[in-house]
Amino acid sequence: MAHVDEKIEGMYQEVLKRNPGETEFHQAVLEVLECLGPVVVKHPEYLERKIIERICEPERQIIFRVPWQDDKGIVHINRGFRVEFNSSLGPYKGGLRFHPSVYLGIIKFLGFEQIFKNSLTGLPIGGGKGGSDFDPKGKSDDEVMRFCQSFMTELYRHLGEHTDVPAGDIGVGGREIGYMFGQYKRITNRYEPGVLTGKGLTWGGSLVRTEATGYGATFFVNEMLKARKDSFDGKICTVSGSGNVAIYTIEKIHQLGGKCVACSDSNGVIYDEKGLDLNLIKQLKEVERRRIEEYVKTHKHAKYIAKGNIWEIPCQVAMPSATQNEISGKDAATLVKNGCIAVGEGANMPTTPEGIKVFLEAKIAYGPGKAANAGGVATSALEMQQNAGRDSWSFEYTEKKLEDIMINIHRNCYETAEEYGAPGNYVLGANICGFIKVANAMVAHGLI
Ligand code: NDP
Ligand code: 2IT
Repeated sequence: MAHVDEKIEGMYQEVLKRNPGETEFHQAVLEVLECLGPVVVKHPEYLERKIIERICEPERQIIFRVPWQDDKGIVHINRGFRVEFNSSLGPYKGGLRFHPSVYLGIIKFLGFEQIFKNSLTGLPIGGGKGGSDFDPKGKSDDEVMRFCQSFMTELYRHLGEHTDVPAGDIGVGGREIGYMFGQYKRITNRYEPGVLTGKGLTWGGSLVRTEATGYGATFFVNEMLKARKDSFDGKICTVSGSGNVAIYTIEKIHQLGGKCVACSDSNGVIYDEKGLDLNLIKQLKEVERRRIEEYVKTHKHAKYIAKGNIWEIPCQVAMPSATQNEISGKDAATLVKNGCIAVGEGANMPTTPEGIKVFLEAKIAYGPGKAANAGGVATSALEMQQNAGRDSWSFEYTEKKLEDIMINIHRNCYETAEEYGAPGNYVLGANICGFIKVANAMVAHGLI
């Protein structure tokens, strides 16, 4: 993936021109387009039908005002987004992110990646993403509820189990999905569980959805290790973040015999040489909604490194699970130098282009987000299946399905990379494999 093929270069320039200032979107598009040179040679119909130009242009983009009142009665205005990117494989599907850094460029990069990720799952879901620049940090439950109700009061008209089905992402978990589901039900007078995923277990949610992204990413790394005749057994691991994805990544790493020694949040890093105490992390983050810094209050042997860089801690397996561009070229070089042999991305686009280059050149096992973290949305699609059949499956059955899906994604990426002459390059494998399925469906549907 050195450069964009000359047949495609003009399309990338057009994306830059039509979407000024949206740097994360440009980055996500470039990574995919760099892989497509050999694909359009095999499939000239994609050029004729302008599939790449069409795939880079969202089908629909919705931007709306979200007014709400805090506990003191003060009025606040946030901006809401939903980018319905591509519906060739199914209804738009993808999470909602509530974070102050959210703007159109972030939602478009996430929506674009989601198209290919969802295609890789093998399940019938199109790609979309949404969110708001609302910051849930430090807000009361009531404030979060009022915000979610206002957000859904506009968004509901665009949703539906056959149209667009949001879920969680950064800043959106079970609590927020609950408030949004309640408001959707109230406005529409329909108990329509299939309209959101990540729901509570007593009102239409699926077992394993909470765990799915972290478990899935760890299954994916396990497959990459197996392909190299290796395993998690005894491996020292680090996982950035301490949210939903990080927590269940750590859990599965421990179940598979690895030892996770560090996690983080946007303020600092926890290093626990003995292996992280996950029960404490769950209590702090899921129950009490506190900062990870408090880990060392009860675990005096562990270290809290304020403003620390988790990638400087030596590990054999690194699983970035916080946010985009959290691994720079320098961080990647440090990881490789310290003996890291595998990287599995729980987060979306956590590695910068310079970092990806370092991992690929070092030929370590590098699983890009759109493949490695697809277990979350795949289990969302399993939740939709259960909702459609008014059914609910056991934990064991659902987890087995998730594991099989991740094994399949790994195999497809691995084989596609070999087919296109780049064995071991999961970036190329994921981008090409994810793209071809969407492209073929778009050709079949005609010019729409
Ligand atoms: P959470 O909100 O549960 O946790 C996010 C974690 O990442 C927190 O520890 C947070 O720290 C940290 N973080 C977020 N933004 C930043 C930032 N700008 N700088 C430093 N740290 C940051 O979110 P999730 O665990 O759900 O999501 C984590 C990643 O996984 C995201 O990239 C998301 O897109 C991706 N993902 C999530 C899926 C899901 O099912 N939830 C599915 C697939 C991918 P702090 O509290 O200090 O902000
Ligand atoms: O990035 C992602 O895949 C998600 N945030 C999950 C999307 C979903 O619909 O479950």
